[in-house]
This record gives sequence, structure tokens and C-alpha cells, in this order.
Amino acid sequence: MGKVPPGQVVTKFIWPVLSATETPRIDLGEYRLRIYGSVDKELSLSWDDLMSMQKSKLVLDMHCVTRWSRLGDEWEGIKIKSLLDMAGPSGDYLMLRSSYVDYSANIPLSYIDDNCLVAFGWNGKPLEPDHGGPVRAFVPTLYAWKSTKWLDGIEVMKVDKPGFWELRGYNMRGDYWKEERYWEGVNFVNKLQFWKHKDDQE
Ligand SMILES: Nc1nc2c(c(=O)[nH]1)N[C@H]1C(S)=C(S)[C@@H](COP(=O)(O)O)O[C@H]1N2
Ligand SMILES: [Mo]
Repeated sequence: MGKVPPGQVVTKFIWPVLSATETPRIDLGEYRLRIYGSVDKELSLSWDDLMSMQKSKLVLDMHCVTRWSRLGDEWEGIKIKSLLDMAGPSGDYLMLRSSYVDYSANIPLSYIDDNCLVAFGWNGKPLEPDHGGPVRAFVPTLYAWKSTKWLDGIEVMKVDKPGFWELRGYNMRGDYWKEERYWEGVNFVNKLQFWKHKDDQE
């Protein structure tokens, strides 16, 4: 178990659910995880494909920007790094997406280490739907809003772009050691207009 980052409070008995939407129903037969964007080889992995890959069980901490932290839970999943190795990325940023609920979170590739997972197990059980089951991202190197639940897309990007909460004022990076919680010094409504304008031009 690691140290507790500044401004965080440890929660021992409960694991809060933080969802901007309802919990979607996901049919495992239809499920695909796409790895696409700036890659040599696009991947589309079924649940069976994922289950046939090498799994890891890791004891990891989780830090939410709303100031709760959970320490020392056992997460099971497939290393995001190994999935990226299969696809051959040529960009410095990821967007972790759930098309089920239109959620997304951007991440610098430099924060993807061996603890970052496409996760499906938690403390010995399948991940519950409210917590992102059957499949979510878990990126323990950044605040937990970056860990997209009901993950079905990993986009590799050459240019960084804001995701769901980043468009609504959260930090583009979200490093909890640096307390990168929100956007500093800029009116985020203006930021939203700026990125919308950029998107229209692309
Ligand atoms: N698809 C999706 N993923 C999401 C969210 C969400 O609203 N939708 N919330 C994020 C936030 S703010 C946090 S703190 C964690 C919470 O995960 P939990 O609900 O399993 O505790 O999921 C993140 N991933
Ligand atoms: Mo959060």
C-alpha cells in the first residue's frame, strides 16, 4: 500500500460509486474492446480474446478527486501496456472511452505503467456493474476519473484532447501527487468553447 496523497481521506468500509450516468447493460457476447487511432494495427478484442490473454492480480490504491482514497484492493485485469504493445502506438496520449455511456478520459501515455489495467476483477470477484463491470480501465497513477468504467475503446492520439470531465473543468492530466484536480486560472466555459471550436475545424 502506498502513501496517501495530499488532501485525500481513506475510506475503509465502503467503496463509493461515482457515475455520471446510469449503469449500462453490457452483453458479453457482443462486447468488443477496440484499440485504434494512431496505431500500426487496430485491434478489436472480444471477451473471449481478453480472457485468453495473460492476466495480472495487483494490489493497488485508488484516489478520487472528490477526496476519498481506497488503499490495498486487489485488482485483476490485463496490462494496458501489453495491449498497446500489440497495437503499436505512435502517439503520446490515450483516450479511454465508453461508448455505452459516452464517457471518455484523456491520459498521457507517460502515466501508463505496469499497474494500469483493463480490469474485470476486484478483491477476488468479478467487477460489479456499478463499478464498471464487466470491463473498466484502472489507471492507479492518476485520479480515478481517468479510469473509465464500461471501457470499450482505447484511442491512441498524437494530440491531447479533453474527455468528459476535462471538458467540464477537470485537469487535463490529474496527477494526485501534484493535486492536479481542476483547471487553474481559466474560465472553463471558455475552454469548452475553445475545444468545441477546434473540433469543428478538424
Ligand atoms: N464510464 C464512466 N467511468 C467513470 C465515471 C463515470 O461517471 N462514467 N466516473 C469516474 C470517477 S469520477 C471515479 S472516482 C471512478 C469511480 O469508480 P467507482 O464508481 O467504481 O468507485 O470512475 C470513473 N470512471
Ligand atoms: Mo471521481
